[in-house]
Amino acid sequence: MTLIDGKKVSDDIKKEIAQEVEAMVAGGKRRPHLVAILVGHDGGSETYVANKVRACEVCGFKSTLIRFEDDVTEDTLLDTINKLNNDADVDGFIVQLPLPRHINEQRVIEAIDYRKDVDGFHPVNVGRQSIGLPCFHSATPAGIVELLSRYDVPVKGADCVVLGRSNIVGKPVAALLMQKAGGDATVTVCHSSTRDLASHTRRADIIIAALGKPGFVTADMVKDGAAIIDVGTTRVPDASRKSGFRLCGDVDFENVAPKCSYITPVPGGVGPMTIVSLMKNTLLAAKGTVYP
Ligand code: L34
Repeated sequence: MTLIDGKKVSDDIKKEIAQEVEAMVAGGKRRPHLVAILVGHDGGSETYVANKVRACEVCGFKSTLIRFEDDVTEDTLLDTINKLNNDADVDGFIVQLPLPRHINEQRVIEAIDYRKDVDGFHPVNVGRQSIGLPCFHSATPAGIVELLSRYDVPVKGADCVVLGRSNIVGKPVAALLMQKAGGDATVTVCHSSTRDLASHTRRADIIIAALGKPGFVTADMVKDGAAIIDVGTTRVPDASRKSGFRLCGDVDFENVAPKCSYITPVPGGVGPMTIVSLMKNTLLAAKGTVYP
């Protein structure tokens, strides 16, 4: 069994990006600039955005964090997005999800200029990704494909089962993996209405678990020698930890790992790759590679 080290791969890629940025700066260009909008104080979002800001420092990017309280109005948020769309100093920006319930998430996403949508959540980028055109690829799916490729996990023609059909992971990762350039796999997407879900996972060469249910994938659901990508990061209360919680993946790691060819841990697997994919998109935005 090979443990896929997302932390190490992401650190390697950040170093590659930092070198490229220093060469850009030496050539007279300004540093790539990423802006993150964070609404409220959700513990997970706070951590993820802090990790993004830190990654910007490591990559040599400029970053700006814009914070709003939970009661921010949708209009204020849309005004801010409009300003960022028109700010030539900003290469790309993200609005960290989830947003409070009084805000229409889709309206917010669609307000972002797709040429600055380094999350790849705008329907233009989602659509272009789904038909294999140049675009900003959504970060978690791109990170997963990169991990599979760097570890030489056989993907071409593999039976790949995606658990979960969210807009930010399940749907886009399925779209990528089924494409020739994204992996060339045979992809099945399972969700809450899937009949006999285990019959699908038991045939899978690769399982991508992205449902947000701690420990959902158990050993009896996994074929010997399968590769497992665990996207879940649920905070489960744990009084023995100083933080009061521990991070749980969607996979019962302890019992599943011995059966696998490859498996990603939580933390240290997909999470850091999500962040580094955002850095890659921001660099592409600054260079004008995707939308010249
Ligand atoms: N707009 N909203 C927007 N873009 C995104 O790309 C995200 N996502 C998801 C939630 N909302 C978003 C993230 O940033 C999930 N996500 C994310 C990012 C980073 C990590 C996990 C999820 C991460 O760094 N995980 C670490 C552990 C962090 C911890 O200690 O809690 C890991 O090693 O898995």
